[in-house]
Amino acid sequence: MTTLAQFLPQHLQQHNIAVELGSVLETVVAACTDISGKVRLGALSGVLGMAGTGNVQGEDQKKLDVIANDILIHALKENTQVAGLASEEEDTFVAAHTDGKYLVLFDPLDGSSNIDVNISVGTIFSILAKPQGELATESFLQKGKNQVAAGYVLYGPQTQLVFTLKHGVFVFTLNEQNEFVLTQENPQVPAATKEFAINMSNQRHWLAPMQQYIAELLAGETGVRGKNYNMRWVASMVAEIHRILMRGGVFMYPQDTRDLSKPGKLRLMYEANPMSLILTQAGGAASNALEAMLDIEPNGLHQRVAVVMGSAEEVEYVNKLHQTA
Ligand code: P6P
Repeated sequence: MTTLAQFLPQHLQQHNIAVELGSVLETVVAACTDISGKVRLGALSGVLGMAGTGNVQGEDQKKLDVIANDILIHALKENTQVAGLASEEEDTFVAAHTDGKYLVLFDPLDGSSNIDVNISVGTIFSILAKPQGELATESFLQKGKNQVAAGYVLYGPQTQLVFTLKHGVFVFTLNEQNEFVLTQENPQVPAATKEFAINMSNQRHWLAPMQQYIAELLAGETGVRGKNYNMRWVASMVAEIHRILMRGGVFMYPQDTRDLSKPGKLRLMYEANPMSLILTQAGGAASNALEAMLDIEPNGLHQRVAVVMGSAEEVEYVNKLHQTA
């Protein structure tokens, strides 16, 4: 079995990728290994429940949100290759090393509302090259296609690391010695699927094209799509995207009419963009229902976006319904 420590140097050399980027990835992975240990113990390590604080998103923070955020920030600030970082849990970016080459953006614990009921959660990360000039918020506001790396760690029945350095997608599983071991190379997202993931309780708030799309799926073989679909909703994006990477499907969090000033619930820079890079590297597709996710010009660190991602046939079908509406 190949460990990450064995795999990474070979992969960097094979694809002429900077060793400094490898170092930043290793720092993220080491921090996530630490987070995994805390998540796994739950109540036994006193990390469950509310932190009693809120974040820039207006969300109540779980203790583990804060713990995971602190672990990642501390680890990344120790790495001289990191010029700065941005976190879902931090109002503004955090400067690190002036001469650092990379920016790291992350959602330290996505799906944390599931923590106290023992449902899978995860860390999502995105790595960008730091542009020339003084570090500023604008340094982070780069299109998703500019990412140099993206990945997630899923704290589920297994703890699994999935990442891409834009030369394929790789899946590692954490072993008893707390080492990540390569367990799958280049998973491919099937182009077609019979499985969709959306929070149906919001149905009455969706815009017409999304209402039409989901109604067609629910009509199954009696409707225009001519096949029956199944539905999943874990309320943990990392778990949904990993399932889709493994067996196909389409994941959606659409804009709705409750607040049209908000394009969606999920965040572009550290949720939608990294997941979109992974899925497109694996033959899937990702959009905001109108344009390719990786082409969206960011205008804010915490900007939200509508999300449609997974099996290419379904993403393209949803895009067409929205583009012709
Ligand atoms: P809802 C978790 O809070 C999250 O950001 C994603 O991980 C997840 O897909 C979504 O929100 C769940 O949202 O409205 O179903 O609770």
